[in-house]
Amino acid sequence: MLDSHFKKEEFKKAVKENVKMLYRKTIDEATQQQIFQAVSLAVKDVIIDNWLATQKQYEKDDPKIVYYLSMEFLMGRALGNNLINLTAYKEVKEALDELGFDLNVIEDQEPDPALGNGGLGRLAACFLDSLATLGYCAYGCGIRYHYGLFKQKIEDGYQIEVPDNWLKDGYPFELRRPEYAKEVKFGGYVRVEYDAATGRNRFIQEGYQSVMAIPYDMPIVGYNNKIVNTLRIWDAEPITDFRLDLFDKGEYHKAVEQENLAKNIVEVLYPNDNHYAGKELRLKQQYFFISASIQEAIAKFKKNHDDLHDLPKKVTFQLNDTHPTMTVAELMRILLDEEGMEWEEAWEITTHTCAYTNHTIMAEALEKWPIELFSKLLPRVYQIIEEINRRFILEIQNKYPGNQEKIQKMAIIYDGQVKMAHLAIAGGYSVNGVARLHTEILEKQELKDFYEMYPEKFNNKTNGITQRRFLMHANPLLADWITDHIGDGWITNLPELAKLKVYADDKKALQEFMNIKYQNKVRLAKYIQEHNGIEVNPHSIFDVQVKRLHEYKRQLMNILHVMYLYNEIKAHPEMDFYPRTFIFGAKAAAGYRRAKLTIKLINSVADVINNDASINGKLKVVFIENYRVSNAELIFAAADVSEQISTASKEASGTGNMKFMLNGAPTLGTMDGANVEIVEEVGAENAFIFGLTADQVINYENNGGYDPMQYFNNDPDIRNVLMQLINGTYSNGDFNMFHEIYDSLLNTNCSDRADTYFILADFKSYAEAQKRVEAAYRDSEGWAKMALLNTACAGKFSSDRTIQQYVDEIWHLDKVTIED
Ligand code: 8GP
Repeated sequence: MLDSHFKKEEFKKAVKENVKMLYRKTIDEATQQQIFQAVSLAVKDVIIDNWLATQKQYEKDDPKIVYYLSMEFLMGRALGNNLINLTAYKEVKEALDELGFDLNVIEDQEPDPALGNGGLGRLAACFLDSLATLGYCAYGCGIRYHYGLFKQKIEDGYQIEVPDNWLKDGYPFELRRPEYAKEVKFGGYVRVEYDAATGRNRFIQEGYQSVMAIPYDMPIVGYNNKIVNTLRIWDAEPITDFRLDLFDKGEYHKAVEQENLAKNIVEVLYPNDNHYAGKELRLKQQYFFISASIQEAIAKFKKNHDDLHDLPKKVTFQLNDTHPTMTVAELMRILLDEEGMEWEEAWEITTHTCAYTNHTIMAEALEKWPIELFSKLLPRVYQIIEEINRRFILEIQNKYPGNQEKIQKMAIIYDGQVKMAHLAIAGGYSVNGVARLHTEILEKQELKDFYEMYPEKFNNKTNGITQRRFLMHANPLLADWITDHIGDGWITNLPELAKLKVYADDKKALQEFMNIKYQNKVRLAKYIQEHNGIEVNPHSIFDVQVKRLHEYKRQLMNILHVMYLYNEIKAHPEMDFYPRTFIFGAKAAAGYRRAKLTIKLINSVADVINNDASINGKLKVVFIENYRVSNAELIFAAADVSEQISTASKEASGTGNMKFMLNGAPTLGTMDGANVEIVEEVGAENAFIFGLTADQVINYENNGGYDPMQYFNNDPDIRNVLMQLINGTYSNGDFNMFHEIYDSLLNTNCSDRADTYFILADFKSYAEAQKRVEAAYRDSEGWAKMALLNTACAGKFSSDRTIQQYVDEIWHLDKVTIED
């Protein structure tokens, strides 16, 4: 399946030519970064041919298009992934070897485009990969942040945020498309004018400021099918360059303001995961990319269709959480004000074109904009939302006459706030959660009233991940081994992994499988040695928790348990203890104090334990700095145990859990998010489940009765560990350093309920589950079987499956194949 474009000699020649053209250097004089640029350009050249062919095919077939609208696309590096999907990775590796370069080192030159925070952004990236691979016409629409998610440095155990200037060397896989620029307007006021010809009012925005939205396109290469879709990210530029004549007219301020607006709007990604900050600039970002994307989608539609009433047949806007919900109002604005439609027909079109995905039930993540802010920044859009709200309330009153409570709970505008989730539900035809349990909680709890009113809109789409990046690219040894045993069908049909089950009792196969795991552990150990200066034993159990740092994800419970184990080893030095390496990786939002303190705690515990010679290296703790897509790939491949220990009901789905499973690491987790479905696939005997259920947690939350103090009082192990937070054990005698964490678990000085995330309630069953892990690992053959079965049963969790369900049940897209 070699792509004919990758004739080795031609490729080598192209790389040499590119180095010469770009840098006026010969290949021996070029830096690794320059080689990266030259190689990427040669790869882009091949991609562009396919990109053009795809465009032609789409023009010919006129398939329905999905616009995946998202504030975040956590793409990760493109070079390696593009080579994989062009089925040219091995050839290019060889070609570079012959030129004297190592493809891995060249790949490391690429900045990790981090235009996203965590799960939601990475899911968007996996979806684009699957859409192109399955042959669906899709555009990702987002923002070209000049600074992506900050880089994390650890200094003295504390997180320091360093700006991520990912564009500084120029990014080779993007294409500026000024011909598709769109104007986006902010502020001013709305003038109403009676139009005698039509007998209707016209709404004209005046006195506004505006920016130009300039698209940059990135190619999304499908796997081995010649399809190349587009991720379109919008940059902002001032409408005109700085104009001196305005200065003369005394409008200097206005000119500067407009210029600043353009500069600020796309400057940086907000670093919050599962948390809403309510900043004006964020609202500007939202409207900016939505207005540009919707204008563009309508313009494209009108090029080859003449009746906008057909829009729902040809276009779907998928809203990735509520951040793009402005779509509903912006589409209405265009249909009403620019296309001259009546309200009812515009609403009919809009509500059959927009669809909404919910990614979290965390209350603090719900977007609610103050109406003063909203109406000032977006006066016309706000008017439209008011009218949507007015009509929606009538609908509620109609359905529930006299029920004032329903209106309070469901109105789009209430209590001085615009509730974006309510707008997304009222304005769209589909509402989905991202794992079965999550969708059930939405229906029964969080969005109960909406579910009761529109049950037909609700559906579940359990998340998935792309095996091309998270197995083929991340774990080439395992990928090749799998292909040797069951063929390569799994690359585009992951359920074929089930064929591996026949090897579950095959000693030789199990040994090979674990040997690959061992080699991946050696690879990660080397990375840790280089980056942390810590030596870890690749024969120890690699127990891994990597994800954003958030209280509900309970990294704190993990490190408290490590403290407990350390106490045990110290108290019983003769105890037979299987060596363990606890690996953490996590960024905390810059303003999230308690999360940052947890990072400090992990590093402080690591310091004490790693430097205690008396425990003979039985226990090691590693905090991997700057966790991101590129080092995630190394980490998943090397993990023995996958820590998925969120408080049940809080993690909507999780996707890291699926990446670990695919790479043969059993889940140590709660019955939360997609863990439930993972256990269903692999069997409870091949996972380590513990803790309160979602029902129990929700019951405590609704009815009270949880008392963490009881655990402190009755359990000496827990008490010991908690006392160590305030007696200086891990803080060089400083009693205060971790007092806040102690308080958060037991007390009272805090604004929220003590131990909000039920750490103490779950601690003992977590420790027991960890004991089961250790016992299971000692039986090396039993463990190998469990690990292999995790890989074999991961078929459901491909984003190819998720996307096919979106297509079948929500989007109804047409499949496209490229004709030669
Ligand atoms: C995440 C959920 O926390 C995670 O369980 C899920 O797997 C993932 O979305 C993909 O569905 N949610 C977010 O990342 C999130 O809400 N982020 C927004 C605030 C930026």
